[in-house]
Amino acid sequence: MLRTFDTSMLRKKTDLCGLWHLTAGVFSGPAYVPGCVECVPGLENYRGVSVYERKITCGGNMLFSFSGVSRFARVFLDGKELGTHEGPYTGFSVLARALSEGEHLLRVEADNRFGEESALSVPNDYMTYGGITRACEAEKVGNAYLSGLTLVPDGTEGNWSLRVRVRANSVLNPFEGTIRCEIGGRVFQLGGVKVPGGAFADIDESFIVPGAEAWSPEDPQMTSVRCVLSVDGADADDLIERTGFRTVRVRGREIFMNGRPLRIKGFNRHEDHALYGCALPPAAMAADIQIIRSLGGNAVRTSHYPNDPYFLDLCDEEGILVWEESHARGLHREQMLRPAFLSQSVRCAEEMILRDISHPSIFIWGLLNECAADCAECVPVYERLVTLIRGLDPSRPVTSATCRPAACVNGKKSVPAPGFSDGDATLHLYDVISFNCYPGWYLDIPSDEYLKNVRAWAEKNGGKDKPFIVSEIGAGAIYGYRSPAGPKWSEERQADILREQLTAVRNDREIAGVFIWQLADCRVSDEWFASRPRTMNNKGVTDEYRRMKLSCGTVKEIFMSEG
Ligand code: ADA
Repeated sequence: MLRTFDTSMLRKKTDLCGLWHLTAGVFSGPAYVPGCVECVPGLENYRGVSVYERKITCGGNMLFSFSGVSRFARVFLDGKELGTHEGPYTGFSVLARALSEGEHLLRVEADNRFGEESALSVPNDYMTYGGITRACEAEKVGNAYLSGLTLVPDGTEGNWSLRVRVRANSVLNPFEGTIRCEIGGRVFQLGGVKVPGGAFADIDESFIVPGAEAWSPEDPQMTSVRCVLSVDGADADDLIERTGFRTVRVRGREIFMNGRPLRIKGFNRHEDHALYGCALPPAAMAADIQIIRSLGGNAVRTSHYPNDPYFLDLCDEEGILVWEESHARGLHREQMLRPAFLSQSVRCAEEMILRDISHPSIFIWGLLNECAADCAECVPVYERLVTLIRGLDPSRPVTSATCRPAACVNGKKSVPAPGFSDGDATLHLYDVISFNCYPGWYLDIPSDEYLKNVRAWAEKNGGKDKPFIVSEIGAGAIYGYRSPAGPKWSEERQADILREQLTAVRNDREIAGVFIWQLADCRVSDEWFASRPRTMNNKGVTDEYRRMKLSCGTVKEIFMSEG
């Protein structure tokens, strides 16, 4: 199932999760979907095309939806290509029209190779896995069907309104219909649509929802909204989406949810697990949220890409605040100026927001983590993406995690290379300033001094009077390596550094929050330039099996002691 709830009462659905036939390299045999090809014995380091096939009995118009195929997907039915999709972290649907009733062969090719055409997926400090890595399903639709239902709440306690957008599509024949919304027993008429054959019409309506219950991290009340398309007096199709009534506003140095300031105690999290790669099953996703809660955390950052919608649903239900991030990590000037970079970044941000805008847990959008914000030619790319995100969703703040001013902060003024400013030239674009830093790990400098310097730098460089989040802080440790002397990579050293870093963050009441790097150790792509012990990023407070390191006790003590 793609989501934690039913997304339609009318559609006949076929869950496509289960055993498919996989052909990849030397392997040919059954493999579970969703899954990573690297989890199949013998394919641990596979880079190439993975071919998945399975039969499906169906007929009529079939919509095949994939939450994630990594990283480039081609979908075929009975040998005919239905569509392609670039990017592992956003979903897509393809439509097969007027199929004869009976058995059909569905084939998905998933290509996880890096190349010119993969501008966002490059060798990096995380692993780009391959395969059908998230859930998928098939749905039967008629000539008239709905897509893209999104919900954006606004207002205040007792006076909530909802903006509903939805698309009415025609497979072949033109039609006229009406759309209504059902919310907790109330019906709201959205109006009529006239859809030409093979085309679509969009509805965008806002209305007051009397008696709506507010969503908050402490009391995450979800509201379910069913949109129904009627043609010729009969219900032709429906879609269900959920949201929570809350607002996010930035005022001065604080971020407010429903008028209350947020104090973020979060973790960065990669979708990665020793047993499942990036294809975490629902129970493992839920377990990650339990770990965050048990350590006193209230937030997660989806570093560095849009997450599985199932995980976001769990965060909504559990009241975990989410920083969701468009895909990109540490791309340098040449990578950002590659021809495919801008179009793929735009596409990824659009797909992320259109898919996830309804989630109340998402309180901020992030983009371009540690990319070339100090490069004159790259600044327009930042401007373009920030404008795009704001245009698609003015209801949330926008930020980007930077690490640029290291030279200025250390007092070692560097001579900027031609075309480079000395620092980050994009801070003026954001509602919230976010900074990644590792004092005590990469830098031999006390955390309080470092943070004071970074904050002063941000104030002078476009971040004046804005909220400030420490978007990454942490240190490495190899699980099980204990030594009272506390050498580098020992659990003791990591715990000590985190204590010093988190204490400095806690003592500065003007910092809106922190995301520890990171929840769990993750695999690093072997092709990435930097060497890391075990080819893993070992800064997790748990290892890749979620076994807790000593630092968990430290984090828990500090997070739990805060109001
Ligand atoms: C950066 C980056 C992370 C990770 C981290 C580290 O801040 O954003 O993805 O690579 O450094 O472990 O050094």
